[in-house]
Amino acid sequence: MSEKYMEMWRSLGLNLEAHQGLLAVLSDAYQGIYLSQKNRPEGMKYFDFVISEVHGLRIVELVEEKKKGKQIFGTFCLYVPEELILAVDGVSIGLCAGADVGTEEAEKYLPRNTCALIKAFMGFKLAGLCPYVESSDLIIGETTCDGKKKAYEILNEITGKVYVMEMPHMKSDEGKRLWMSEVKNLAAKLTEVSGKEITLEKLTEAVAVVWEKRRALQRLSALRASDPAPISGLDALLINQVSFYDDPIRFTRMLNALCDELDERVKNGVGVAPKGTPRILISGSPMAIPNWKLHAIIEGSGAMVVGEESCVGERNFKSQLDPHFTSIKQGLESIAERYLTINCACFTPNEGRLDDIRDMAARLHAHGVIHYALQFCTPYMVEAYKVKQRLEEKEVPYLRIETDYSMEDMGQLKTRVEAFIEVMKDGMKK
Ligand code: BJ8
Repeated sequence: MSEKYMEMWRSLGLNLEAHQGLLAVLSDAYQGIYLSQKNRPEGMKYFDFVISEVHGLRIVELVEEKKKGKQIFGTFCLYVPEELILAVDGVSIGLCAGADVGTEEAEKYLPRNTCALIKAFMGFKLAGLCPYVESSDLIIGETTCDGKKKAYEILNEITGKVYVMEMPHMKSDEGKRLWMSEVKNLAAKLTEVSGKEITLEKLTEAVAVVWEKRRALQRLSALRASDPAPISGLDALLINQVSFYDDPIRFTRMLNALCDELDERVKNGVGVAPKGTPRILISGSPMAIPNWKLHAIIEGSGAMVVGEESCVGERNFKSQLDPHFTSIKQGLESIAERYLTINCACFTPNEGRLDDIRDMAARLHAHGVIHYALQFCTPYMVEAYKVKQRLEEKEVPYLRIETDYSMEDMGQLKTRVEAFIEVMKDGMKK
């Protein structure tokens, strides 16, 4: 990926020199972390290809879609219903970023003690490094955490194309009413920007596409319950990250093909690590691409990540919406209802998330849970206390980690993770 896309990147207004530097760093990191893994499923070749072309061929596709009159909608949160975007023939792209890039530029606008995810999406934009932001016709934000909410004001000042959904913070009747009206408002905004009405036929079609995508992701998650694990946590994380960028129909087809291969592995007892390898569930703040730090540390220390209670993970696909609606009104209600089942720490109370973590740990036969919060991510950092309490009831070993996107604490994290794996091993002997 380079010369042949240069003109496209230039026309998108990217900073070509800095962008080349970023691609080189990413390619090295990918080689070192991903391509060095042993016994990967054949089906991962597709996802390797997607990553190798994430700023290349995928952007060419978006340019082509735009020529056909389609719009690109950038999002930052699971609460933005993908079905509505597809129902206006739009393309939905996740814009969260997981690399320590453009920090200096971001800190001209944001306080230093802002979470790395927010700094990264601002940094990518400000440093001219994100072809997805530049391709977006509308950027859809949401009032989840305070950091994002306020950063969107600045992002709108810079780009002039940010629309914000107002999120309830409680799942009360009032909260549900507010959310329903916000789903309707978004539908109207998407119609305005795209010039396309949402029809029952279009909505039904869009719901089916996202339903199938979620079902494929559920399939992958269920396969990870096997021991030996048929796929590494790193690869599963990558697939979840790619789900926010790729064409949803192609993604579903390729993921189902991979799951067929994993089915065979499970039948034949083939895994990426020996049976009996310590198994870890991760829970907490989302890990946007290319944030592979914690998974790489864990799997490089002799344990296996078997699940992510995260928005880049289980929260994205755990619940399905009822696709049997017979009017647009009912369809929008189904969408609103389904999305409010997502258990984000921005809600209070958030008991559902605690149950989800406990249940996932049991279902995936995890020997321990690592709670992962980005530094300055107050909702997840504070909720970690309740997660610990819930896991203690079941005597599940628990480790709490707060980190950012830098590599400075790698050594310290590795030491803590290794010590935690020893604790888990002691528990496994009992
Ligand atoms: S539904 S988790 S995607 S809001 S890490 S920016 S919370 S300070 S991303 Fe999220 Fe939607 Fe919730 Fe999911 Fe703020 Fe925390 Fe930063 Fe975060």
